[in-house]
Amino acid sequence: MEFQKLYEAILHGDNQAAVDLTQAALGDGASPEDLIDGGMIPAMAEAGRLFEEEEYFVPELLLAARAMKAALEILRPLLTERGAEPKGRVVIGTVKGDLHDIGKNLVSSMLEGAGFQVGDLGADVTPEQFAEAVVEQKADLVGLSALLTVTMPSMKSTIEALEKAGVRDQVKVLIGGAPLSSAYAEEIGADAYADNASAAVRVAQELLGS
Ligand code: B1M
Repeated sequence: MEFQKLYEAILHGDNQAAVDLTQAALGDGASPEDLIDGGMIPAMAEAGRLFEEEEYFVPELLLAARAMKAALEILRPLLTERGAEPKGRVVIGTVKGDLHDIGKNLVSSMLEGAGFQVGDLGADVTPEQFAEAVVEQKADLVGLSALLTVTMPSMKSTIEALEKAGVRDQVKVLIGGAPLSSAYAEEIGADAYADNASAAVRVAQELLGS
Protein backbone atom coordinates (compact mmCIF):
# COMPACT_ATOMS: atom_id res chain seq x y z
CA MET A 1 0.00 0.00 0.00
CA GLU A 2 1.33 3.42 -0.98
CA PHE A 3 0.53 5.07 2.33
CA GLN A 4 1.48 2.10 4.49
CA LYS A 5 3.32 4.16 7.13
CA LEU A 6 0.37 6.51 7.62
CA TYR A 7 -1.97 3.51 7.74
CA GLU A 8 0.15 1.92 10.47
CA ALA A 9 0.54 5.15 12.46
CA ILE A 10 -3.25 5.54 12.62
CA LEU A 11 -3.93 1.87 13.24
CA HIS A 12 -1.47 1.93 16.16
CA GLY A 13 -2.75 5.25 17.48
CA ASP A 14 0.55 7.08 16.99
CA ASN A 15 -0.67 10.66 16.92
CA GLN A 16 2.60 12.44 16.21
CA ALA A 17 3.66 10.03 13.47
CA ALA A 18 0.24 10.38 11.81
CA VAL A 19 0.60 14.18 11.76
CA ASP A 20 4.24 14.12 10.58
CA LEU A 21 3.58 11.57 7.84
CA THR A 22 0.54 13.51 6.60
CA GLN A 23 2.54 16.72 6.39
CA ALA A 24 5.45 14.97 4.67
CA ALA A 25 3.15 13.29 2.12
CA LEU A 26 1.48 16.61 1.30
CA GLY A 27 4.94 18.14 0.88
CA ASP A 28 5.75 15.34 -1.56
CA GLY A 29 2.69 16.22 -3.62
CA ALA A 30 0.10 13.69 -2.37
CA SER A 31 -3.50 14.91 -2.50
CA PRO A 32 -5.70 14.95 0.62
CA GLU A 33 -8.07 12.50 -1.10
CA ASP A 34 -5.19 10.07 -1.73
CA LEU A 35 -4.19 10.21 1.92
CA ILE A 36 -7.76 9.73 3.14
CA ASP A 37 -8.65 6.91 0.76
CA GLY A 38 -5.23 5.26 0.64
CA GLY A 39 -4.18 5.44 4.30
CA MET A 40 -6.65 6.89 6.77
CA ILE A 41 -9.94 5.21 5.89
CA PRO A 42 -8.38 1.74 5.48
CA ALA A 43 -6.65 2.17 8.87
CA MET A 44 -9.88 3.11 10.65
CA ALA A 45 -11.73 0.33 8.85
CA GLU A 46 -9.11 -2.14 10.05
CA ALA A 47 -9.29 -0.71 13.61
CA GLY A 48 -13.07 -1.18 13.48
CA ARG A 49 -12.67 -4.72 12.20
CA LEU A 50 -10.19 -5.56 14.98
CA PHE A 51 -12.66 -4.09 17.50
CA GLU A 52 -15.48 -6.25 16.20
CA GLU A 53 -13.15 -9.28 16.35
CA GLU A 54 -12.32 -8.33 19.97
CA GLU A 55 -8.62 -7.96 19.15
CA TYR A 56 -8.87 -4.21 19.75
CA PHE A 57 -10.75 -2.73 22.70
CA VAL A 58 -12.09 0.76 23.39
CA PRO A 59 -8.68 2.32 24.32
CA GLU A 60 -7.04 1.18 21.06
CA LEU A 61 -10.06 2.37 19.08
CA LEU A 62 -9.98 5.77 20.82
CA LEU A 63 -6.24 6.16 20.13
CA ALA A 64 -6.68 5.25 16.47
CA ALA A 65 -9.62 7.68 16.19
CA ARG A 66 -7.55 10.42 17.86
CA ALA A 67 -4.61 9.89 15.49
CA MET A 68 -6.95 9.88 12.51
CA LYS A 69 -8.62 13.06 13.73
CA ALA A 70 -5.25 14.81 14.19
CA ALA A 71 -4.22 13.91 10.63
CA LEU A 72 -7.63 14.92 9.31
CA GLU A 73 -7.32 18.35 10.98
CA ILE A 74 -4.39 19.08 8.63
CA LEU A 75 -6.38 18.05 5.57
CA ARG A 76 -9.74 19.63 6.41
CA PRO A 77 -8.87 23.20 5.29
CA LEU A 78 -7.46 21.82 2.02
CA LEU A 79 -10.60 19.79 1.39
CA THR A 80 -12.88 22.74 2.12
CA GLU A 81 -10.84 24.95 -0.23
CA ARG A 82 -11.33 22.53 -3.12
CA GLY A 83 -14.97 21.93 -2.29
CA ALA A 84 -14.58 18.12 -2.22
CA GLU A 85 -18.03 16.55 -2.01
CA PRO A 86 -18.63 14.79 1.32
CA LYS A 87 -20.13 11.27 1.28
CA GLY A 88 -23.10 12.69 3.16
CA ARG A 89 -23.93 15.30 5.78
CA VAL A 90 -24.41 14.04 9.31
CA VAL A 91 -25.65 15.77 12.44
CA ILE A 92 -24.82 13.86 15.60
CA GLY A 93 -25.22 14.31 19.34
CA THR A 94 -25.99 12.71 22.67
CA VAL A 95 -29.63 13.22 23.56
CA LYS A 96 -31.13 15.59 26.13
CA GLY A 97 -30.24 14.86 29.75
CA ASP A 98 -27.36 12.56 28.83
CA LEU A 99 -23.75 13.67 29.28
CA HIS A 100 -22.03 10.50 28.06
CA ASP A 101 -20.10 11.51 24.97
CA ILE A 102 -17.13 9.15 24.62
CA GLY A 103 -18.92 6.64 22.38
CA LYS A 104 -20.61 9.42 20.41
CA ASN A 105 -17.22 11.11 19.84
CA LEU A 106 -15.85 7.85 18.55
CA VAL A 107 -18.76 7.42 16.14
CA SER A 108 -18.35 11.04 15.05
CA SER A 109 -14.62 10.60 14.32
CA MET A 110 -15.15 7.33 12.48
CA LEU A 111 -17.85 8.89 10.29
CA GLU A 112 -15.54 11.81 9.55
CA GLY A 113 -12.73 9.41 8.75
CA ALA A 114 -15.04 7.62 6.32
CA GLY A 115 -15.59 10.87 4.40
CA PHE A 116 -18.85 12.16 5.90
CA GLN A 117 -19.23 15.82 6.84
CA VAL A 118 -20.12 15.74 10.52
CA GLY A 119 -21.80 18.44 12.57
CA ASP A 120 -21.24 17.33 16.16
CA LEU A 121 -23.71 19.03 18.52
CA GLY A 122 -22.09 17.63 21.67
CA ALA A 123 -24.01 16.15 24.59
CA ASP A 124 -27.33 17.01 26.28
CA VAL A 125 -28.86 18.06 22.95
CA THR A 126 -32.58 18.87 22.96
CA PRO A 127 -34.95 17.54 20.26
CA GLU A 128 -35.41 21.09 19.00
CA GLN A 129 -31.64 21.63 18.70
CA PHE A 130 -31.36 18.44 16.63
CA ALA A 131 -34.21 19.53 14.36
CA GLU A 132 -32.76 23.03 13.90
CA ALA A 133 -29.32 21.62 13.06
CA VAL A 134 -30.79 19.16 10.55
CA VAL A 135 -32.55 22.04 8.77
CA GLU A 136 -29.56 24.42 8.92
CA GLN A 137 -26.93 21.87 7.92
CA LYS A 138 -29.17 20.17 5.31
CA ALA A 139 -28.29 16.86 6.95
CA ASP A 140 -28.89 13.53 5.22
CA LEU A 141 -28.54 11.60 8.45
CA VAL A 142 -28.98 12.37 12.13
CA GLY A 143 -27.15 10.24 14.71
CA LEU A 144 -28.58 9.99 18.21
CA SER A 145 -26.59 8.53 21.09
CA ALA A 146 -27.82 7.62 24.60
CA LEU A 147 -26.19 5.71 27.46
CA LEU A 148 -28.86 6.11 30.11
CA THR A 149 -32.14 4.22 30.05
CA VAL A 150 -33.88 7.35 31.37
CA THR A 151 -32.75 9.42 28.37
CA MET A 152 -33.80 6.90 25.70
CA PRO A 153 -37.31 8.45 25.34
CA SER A 154 -35.66 11.68 24.17
CA MET A 155 -34.83 9.84 20.95
CA LYS A 156 -38.55 9.45 20.21
CA SER A 157 -39.10 13.12 21.08
CA THR A 158 -36.31 14.02 18.66
CA ILE A 159 -37.97 12.08 15.85
CA GLU A 160 -41.21 13.92 16.68
CA ALA A 161 -39.34 17.25 16.54
CA LEU A 162 -38.02 16.29 13.08
CA GLU A 163 -41.60 15.54 11.98
CA LYS A 164 -42.78 18.85 13.40
CA ALA A 165 -40.02 20.70 11.53
CA GLY A 166 -41.14 18.94 8.32
CA VAL A 167 -37.77 17.25 7.69
CA ARG A 168 -38.37 13.67 8.82
CA ASP A 169 -38.70 12.45 5.22
CA GLN A 170 -35.40 14.07 4.22
CA VAL A 171 -33.20 12.60 6.91
CA LYS A 172 -32.31 9.08 8.05
CA VAL A 173 -32.24 8.51 11.81
CA LEU A 174 -29.51 6.28 13.22
CA ILE A 175 -29.47 5.48 16.94
CA GLY A 176 -26.82 3.90 19.13
CA GLY A 177 -25.60 3.50 22.69
CA ALA A 178 -25.26 0.67 25.18
CA PRO A 179 -28.91 0.36 26.34
CA LEU A 180 -30.38 0.46 22.81
CA SER A 181 -31.33 -2.18 20.26
CA SER A 182 -32.74 -2.69 16.78
CA ALA A 183 -36.09 -3.46 18.39
CA TYR A 184 -36.05 -0.08 20.13
CA ALA A 185 -35.13 1.65 16.84
CA GLU A 186 -38.15 0.03 15.22
CA GLU A 187 -40.39 0.89 18.17
CA ILE A 188 -39.63 4.64 17.99
CA GLY A 189 -39.56 4.87 14.18
CA ALA A 190 -35.79 5.33 13.72
CA ASP A 191 -34.28 4.02 10.49
CA ALA A 192 -31.50 1.95 12.04
CA TYR A 193 -29.49 0.98 15.09
CA ALA A 194 -25.74 0.35 15.24
CA ASP A 195 -24.09 -1.24 18.25
CA ASN A 196 -20.59 0.15 17.77
CA ALA A 197 -18.70 2.89 15.94
CA SER A 198 -17.56 0.85 13.00
CA ALA A 199 -21.04 -0.62 12.53
CA ALA A 200 -22.34 2.98 12.62
CA VAL A 201 -20.16 3.84 9.60
CA ARG A 202 -21.29 0.73 7.73
CA VAL A 203 -24.97 1.40 8.48
CA ALA A 204 -24.64 5.10 7.56
CA GLN A 205 -23.13 4.10 4.20
CA GLU A 206 -25.95 1.63 3.63
CA LEU A 207 -28.65 4.15 4.58
CA LEU A 208 -27.24 6.82 2.28
CA GLY A 209 -26.05 4.50 -0.48
CA SER A 210 -22.58 6.09 -0.29
CO1 B1M B 1 -22.18 6.93 33.50
N1 B1M B 1 -23.46 5.45 33.50
N2 B1M B 1 -23.39 7.98 34.61
N3 B1M B 1 -20.77 8.24 33.47
N4 B1M B 1 -21.08 5.62 32.70
C1 B1M B 1 -23.14 4.30 32.67
C2 B1M B 1 -23.74 4.45 31.29
C3 B1M B 1 -23.81 3.12 33.51
C4 B1M B 1 -24.20 1.91 32.66
C5 B1M B 1 -22.87 2.75 34.66
C6 B1M B 1 -23.47 1.69 35.57
O1 B1M B 1 -24.28 1.98 36.41
N5 B1M B 1 -23.09 0.46 35.37
C7 B1M B 1 -25.04 3.86 34.14
C8 B1M B 1 -26.33 3.85 33.31
C9 B1M B 1 -27.37 2.92 33.87
C10 B1M B 1 -28.58 2.96 33.03
O2 B1M B 1 -29.15 3.98 32.74
N6 B1M B 1 -29.00 1.79 32.61
C11 B1M B 1 -24.49 5.26 34.32
C12 B1M B 1 -25.00 6.20 35.23
C13 B1M B 1 -26.13 5.73 36.14
C14 B1M B 1 -24.49 7.52 35.34
C15 B1M B 1 -24.96 8.64 36.26
C16 B1M B 1 -26.47 8.76 36.47
C17 B1M B 1 -24.23 8.42 37.61
C18 B1M B 1 -24.64 9.36 38.71
O3 B1M B 1 -24.37 10.52 38.64
N7 B1M B 1 -25.33 8.79 39.68
C19 B1M B 1 -24.37 9.89 35.60
C20 B1M B 1 -25.34 10.50 34.58
C21 B1M B 1 -24.84 11.79 34.03
C22 B1M B 1 -25.68 12.20 32.84
O4 B1M B 1 -25.43 11.74 31.74
N8 B1M B 1 -26.69 13.03 33.05
C23 B1M B 1 -23.18 9.32 34.90
C24 B1M B 1 -22.01 10.03 34.64
C25 B1M B 1 -20.88 9.52 34.01
C26 B1M B 1 -19.56 10.27 33.86
C27 B1M B 1 -19.75 11.77 33.62
C28 B1M B 1 -18.76 10.07 35.13
C29 B1M B 1 -18.87 9.46 32.72
C30 B1M B 1 -19.16 10.02 31.32
C31 B1M B 1 -18.00 10.86 30.77
C32 B1M B 1 -18.21 11.21 29.34
O5 B1M B 1 -18.83 10.50 28.55
N9 B1M B 1 -17.67 12.35 28.97
C33 B1M B 1 -19.58 8.13 32.81
C34 B1M B 1 -19.07 6.92 32.26
C35 B1M B 1 -17.67 6.99 31.67
C36 B1M B 1 -19.82 5.72 32.24
C37 B1M B 1 -19.38 4.31 31.81
C38 B1M B 1 -18.47 3.80 32.91
C39 B1M B 1 -18.63 4.20 30.49
C40 B1M B 1 -19.34 4.78 29.27
C41 B1M B 1 -18.35 4.87 28.10
O6 B1M B 1 -17.83 5.93 27.81
N10 B1M B 1 -18.05 3.72 27.45
C42 B1M B 1 -20.76 3.56 31.71
C43 B1M B 1 -20.66 2.09 32.11
C44 B1M B 1 -20.28 1.25 30.92
O7 B1M B 1 -20.73 1.48 29.80
N11 B1M B 1 -19.48 0.27 31.18
C45 B1M B 1 -21.67 4.44 32.48
C46 B1M B 1 -17.07 3.64 26.37
C47 B1M B 1 -17.74 4.01 25.04
C48 B1M B 1 -16.72 3.92 23.91
O8 B1M B 1 -18.76 3.07 24.80
O9 B1M B 1 -20.55 4.82 25.13
O10 B1M B 1 -21.17 2.36 24.88
P1 B1M B 1 -20.28 3.49 24.53
O11 B1M B 1 -20.33 3.72 22.97
C49 B1M B 1 -20.19 2.65 22.06
C50 B1M B 1 -21.54 2.03 21.63
O12 B1M B 1 -22.55 2.17 22.60
C51 B1M B 1 -21.85 2.69 20.34
O13 B1M B 1 -20.57 2.90 19.77
C52 B1M B 1 -19.63 3.24 20.80
C53 B1M B 1 -18.29 2.69 20.39
O14 B1M B 1 -18.31 1.34 20.12
N12 B1M B 1 -22.54 3.98 20.28
C54 B1M B 1 -23.17 4.33 19.13
C55 B1M B 1 -22.65 4.98 21.16
N13 B1M B 1 -23.33 5.98 20.64
C56 B1M B 1 -23.66 5.63 19.37
C57 B1M B 1 -24.37 6.30 18.37
C58 B1M B 1 -24.55 5.64 17.15
C59 B1M B 1 -24.07 4.36 16.94
C60 B1M B 1 -23.37 3.69 17.91
O15 B1M B 1 -25.20 6.19 16.12
C61 B1M B 1 -25.57 7.52 16.18
